[in-house]
Amino acid sequence: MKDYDVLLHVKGESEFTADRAAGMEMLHIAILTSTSAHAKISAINFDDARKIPGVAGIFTEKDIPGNNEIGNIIADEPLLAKNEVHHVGQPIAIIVAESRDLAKKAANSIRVVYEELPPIFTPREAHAKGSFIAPPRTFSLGDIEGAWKNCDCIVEGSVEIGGQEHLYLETQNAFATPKEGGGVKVYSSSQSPTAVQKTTAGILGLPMHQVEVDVLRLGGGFGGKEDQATPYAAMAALAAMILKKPVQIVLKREEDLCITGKRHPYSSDYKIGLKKDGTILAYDVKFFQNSGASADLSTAILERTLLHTTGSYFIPNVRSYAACCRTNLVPNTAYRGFGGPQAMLVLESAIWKAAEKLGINPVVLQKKNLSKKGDEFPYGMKNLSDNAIKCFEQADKKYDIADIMENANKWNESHPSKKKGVAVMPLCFGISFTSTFLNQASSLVHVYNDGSVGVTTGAIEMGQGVNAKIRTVISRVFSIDISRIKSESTNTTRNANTSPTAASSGADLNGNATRIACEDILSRLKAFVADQLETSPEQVEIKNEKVLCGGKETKWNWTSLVNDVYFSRIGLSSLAHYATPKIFFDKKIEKGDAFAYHTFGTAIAEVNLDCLRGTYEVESMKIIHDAGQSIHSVIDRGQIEGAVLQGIGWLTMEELVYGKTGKLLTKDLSSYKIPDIYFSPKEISIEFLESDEPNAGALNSKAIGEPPFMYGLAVYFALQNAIKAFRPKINTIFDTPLTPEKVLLSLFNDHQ
Ligand code: MTE
Ligand code: QUE
Ligand code: MOS
Repeated sequence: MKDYDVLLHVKGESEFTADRAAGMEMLHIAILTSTSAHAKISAINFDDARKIPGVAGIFTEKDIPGNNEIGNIIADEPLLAKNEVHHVGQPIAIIVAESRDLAKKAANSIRVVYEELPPIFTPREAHAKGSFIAPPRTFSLGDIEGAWKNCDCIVEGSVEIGGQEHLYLETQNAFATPKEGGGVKVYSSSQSPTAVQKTTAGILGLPMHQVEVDVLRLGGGFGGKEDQATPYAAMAALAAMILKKPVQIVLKREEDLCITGKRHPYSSDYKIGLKKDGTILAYDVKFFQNSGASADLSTAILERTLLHTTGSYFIPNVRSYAACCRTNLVPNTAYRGFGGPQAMLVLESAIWKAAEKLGINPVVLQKKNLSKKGDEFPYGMKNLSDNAIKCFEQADKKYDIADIMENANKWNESHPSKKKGVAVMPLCFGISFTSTFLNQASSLVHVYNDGSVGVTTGAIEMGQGVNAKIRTVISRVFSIDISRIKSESTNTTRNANTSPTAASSGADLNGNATRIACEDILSRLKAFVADQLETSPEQVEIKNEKVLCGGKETKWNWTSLVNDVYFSRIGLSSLAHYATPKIFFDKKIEKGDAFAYHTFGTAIAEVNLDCLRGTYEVESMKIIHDAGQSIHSVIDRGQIEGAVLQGIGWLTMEELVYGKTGKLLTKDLSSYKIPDIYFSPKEISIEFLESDEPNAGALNSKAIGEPPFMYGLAVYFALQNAIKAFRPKINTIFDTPLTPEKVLLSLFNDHQ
C-alpha cells in the first residue's frame, strides 16, 4: 500500500532527529559514566579534561539550576550522580566540546576515585535483603489455601527469565537550541514528549511553557524511549541553556547498550494445582522483578505482570505476589509487553510441568482452561468476550493441531538426531494504561481552505504506522482521499499533556481523538450545506469527496465546500480530546475494570532441533489474531511479524551477560545476537479473527502493537518439546533464553 512515510523511507528521505540537526553548527556531548556498580564517589579530577582545546564546558549535578531528578513515577533517580553511584553506566558528568570525539577524549581523561560498596545483582538476593523500589503487592482471587485439598495434581517449580535489549535502529539522541527569553527547544527521539518537556523544565527550573519539545519520528522505540529518552534531552537542554549554543547528543551503539535499561529479568516461584480432568484449580506465584538501581517504570511494569498472572485462562483460586527488587544494574524499563510476557511465561511453564506430571499434552490443559465470557480475572474484571476460545477453535479448525503434532511425532521416530517440536500459545492481553489517568489523548485537525488536511496528535510515529492509521481515520470520517492528509511532527505546543505512545494504545487513543475532531468539523460542514439548501444536517453526507443531500448530488464537492465554508467565516480546525470511558482501578483492594478490552489470539509454532549441535530453526508460525475491525491490515500484519520475531529472540538467542562487577559484557552486536532474516520462521501465516463487534479502538479496531510479542512463547515451548522428544526423561529447567549452547548442555548434561 503506497503511503507517505513508506515512500520517504524507500527513497531515504525520511528524517530522524539527528538528520534534523544536520548542517547546524553545534556543540556535542559525551557522558562520563560510572565504572562501579555501587560506590561512594570520593574524588573526581576534571583538570586534564578542562585543558583540552575545544572543550566548551563540563557540567555536574552542581550546575543544575532546577531539580536534579528524572524519576517520573517515583523521584529516585538523579540526572547526574551526586555522591554515590548505583550502577555501572550511571551518568556522573557531561562534557561538551566541539566534536563528539573530542568530548569523548575529554571524558576518558577524567579520573574518578570510588569507595566501593557491596553490590546486589540478583532479584532473589535483593528480596532477601528487603531491597525494594516500592512495597510488594499481592493480587488474589478465591481461596488459595483452601483449594489445594481439592487438587489431584500439584506441581511446584521456578522460572528464571532473562532481560532483552531493545536495539532500536536509531540510538538515543537529542539536540537542543536556546530560545529567546531563556527558553529552550528540544528535538528528542522520545515516545513521550510531555515527559521530556516536564523533566527538562524541572531540571532547568523553568515553567513547562519555556520548553518546547518536537518529535518527528523515531527509528524504533519498543518501550526503550518511553522513559529513557528523557535524560539525553535534558542533558542537551542543560548544556544549551548554560552555553547559549545548540547542543547535540548522540549515543554510540556500545554506549547505548551499556547505559540504557532493558526488559526486566524476573525470577519466579510457582505452585499450581489441578483436578484429574485437567481443570486448573489453584495457582500461587511469586514474581521477583530485577528492577535495577532506580524506579523508572518498574512499578507500572510490575502491575501489568500482576494483571496478566492468569494469562488466557480462568483460574478460580489465585495468589500472585510481586516485588520490584532494587539491584545495582542499570534501571530496567518498558519493552513491548510491559511485564505481561514474564507473567505468561511463568504460567505456561507451570502448565507445561503439570501436563508432564499428568502425562498429557500441554495443549489439552491450555484448551480446557481458556477464559470465557463472564469469567473473572484475579483483578476483579470480567472477561468481556469469548474470543480466546474462538481464536483457539479457528486455529484448530484451520490447521488441525492434533494432526500437526502427530506428524511431528511420526517424523521424530524416523529421525534419531533431529527432533521436531510443536507448541501452542493462546493470548489474552489487556489494553489500556493501567494508570487510568494516562488513558487520554488530543488531536488537532486543520482543514486548509484548499481542501488539504493537517493533523497533529500526541502519538509518536516509531515505525508502528500510527500516523498512517490516523490518516486513515480522517480519510474515512471525511470520506476523502488519503493523499490529501499530512501528519505533522508531534509537538508540545500543539498537543499538551500527552501520554507516552505506549501500552499499544497510541492508535486507539489518538485515533479516537482524531475521529472526534473530524466529526466536529464535519458537523460544521453539514450544517453549512443544510443551511444553504434549507434542509436538516442529517440529510447531508459526504461520500468519496462528493457532497450529497438526501442521497442526491449537490453542486459541491469536498474542495468547493471547504472553500465556501471558509468564505462564510466558519472555522475549519478542531482540537479534540478523548478519554477512555469506564475504566478504573482501586489499588487499595487491587480490583477494578483496568482495561477497556482484551486482545486475543492463538499461535502454533513448529521447530526443528538438531540434537547433535543444539541449533534450531523455526519451521512455521501459524497465527489467528483478533485485531477487531482492522483499520489497516497491512500494518497490522507487519506489527504481528515484527512482534513475533522479537518474542522469539527474547526467549532463544538474545542473551545479556554481565561480568562479576556488574559490567555488561554483551555490549556489541557480535556478542548480543538478535534474530535476522535467516532465523525468521520459514513460514508465517496470519489470519485475522472475523469480527463485526464494536470495539473500543479507533473505528472498531483493536490495539496491535504489543500483544503478538507473546506468540514467541510458542517457539520456546516447542523447543522444550523437541528436547523432550530426544531425552524423554530430562528434568526440564526453565531458564531463558534457551540459546543453542544451553540446548546442547541440557541434552548432554545429566539432569535426571
Ligand atoms: N513497531 C515498530 N516498528 N517500532 C516500535 O518502536 N513499538 C511497539 C509497538 N510496535 C514499536 C512497534 C510498542 S512497545 C508499542 S507500545 C506500540 O508499538 C506503540 O504504538 P501503538 O500504540 O500506536 O500501537
Ligand atoms: C502500560 C504502560 C504504561 C503504564 C501502565 C501500563 C506506561 C507508563 C505508565 C505510567 C504510570 C504512572 C506514571 C507514569 C507512567 O504506566 O507506559 O508517568 O506516573 O508510562 O499498563 O505502557
Ligand atoms: Mo510499549 S513497551 O508500551 O512502549
